[in-house]
Amino acid sequence: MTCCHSFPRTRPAKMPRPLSEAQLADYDRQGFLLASSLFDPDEIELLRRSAKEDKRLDDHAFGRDDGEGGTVRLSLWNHPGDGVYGAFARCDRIVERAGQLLRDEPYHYHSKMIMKDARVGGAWAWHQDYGYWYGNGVLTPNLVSCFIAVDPATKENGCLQVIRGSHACGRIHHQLTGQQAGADPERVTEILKRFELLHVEMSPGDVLFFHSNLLHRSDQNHSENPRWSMICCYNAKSNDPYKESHHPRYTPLNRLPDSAVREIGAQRFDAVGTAGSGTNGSGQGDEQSASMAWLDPNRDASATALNANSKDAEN
Ligand SMILES: O=C(O)CCC(=O)C(=O)O
Repeated sequence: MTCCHSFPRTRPAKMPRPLSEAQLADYDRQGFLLASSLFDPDEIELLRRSAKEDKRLDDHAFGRDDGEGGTVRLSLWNHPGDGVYGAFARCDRIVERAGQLLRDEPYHYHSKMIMKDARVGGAWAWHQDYGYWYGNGVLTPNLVSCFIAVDPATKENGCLQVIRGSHACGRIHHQLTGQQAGADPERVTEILKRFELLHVEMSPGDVLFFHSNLLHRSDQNHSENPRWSMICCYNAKSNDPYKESHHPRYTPLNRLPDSAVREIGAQRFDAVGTAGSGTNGSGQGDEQSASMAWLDPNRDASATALNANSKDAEN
């Protein structure tokens, strides 16, 4: 019998692998990995300022009832684009790690800005991201989300909470909670008896990588401080969805060197430090905006599909 594989396979030498075997093992055990200060203060300030001054984010923002009397506010786009958001989502620092965690070539599934505003920011119900994405024709949970802290995230302003190791529970039945997909509360209660709940407090520039089956939630923000974060989600090339949905099928990701974050960020603001044309929805901003493919909230069927036919077993 002839064998079609040749071993050992060698990986083309591209760049140092930033995550150690011990970190990969931690991720596999816990379902998440916190990379402190992955972005320097001046880099994250470029993202923070771009986002806070970006009228396009507001224009494309939509709310989802959190089922607790509040509303979460977010903007979501399918392609990373050539602007500051794209520089973060495409830079080696993030993409290389995502690839290591997926053990595959990552492609950009979408990014979003979670705009948890001071005093009014809504809560997120316990859920798994795969609970949202299962219905999109994604066959395995081999996706990773990279949560980039834009503002400080504290218990007071509704930092992310995770249940350590809960990704091992497999995909949990999801149902509509407000306008969000929430994991079966009975099961979550039982999981919380056996697994550890963690509040992930983060400083701007920290990044939490987490598995698509990791249970996570966050409280409403009753504090005086905003808690914005950008979440970049990647799917594995081999996990290319079998059907079309409101998020892309495999699309090669055009990676950028880490230096692009500062370079592209600098282009966005002019020499005297005022916002450039890209921030107000005109000029360059519009071109970037078009390439990003903002998600029309009416097309975001991830959660509402749960309501349409109650076929959670299929979602
Ligand atoms: O930002 C948060 O608190 C949670 C966001 C989240 O879980 C999501 O977008 O799926």
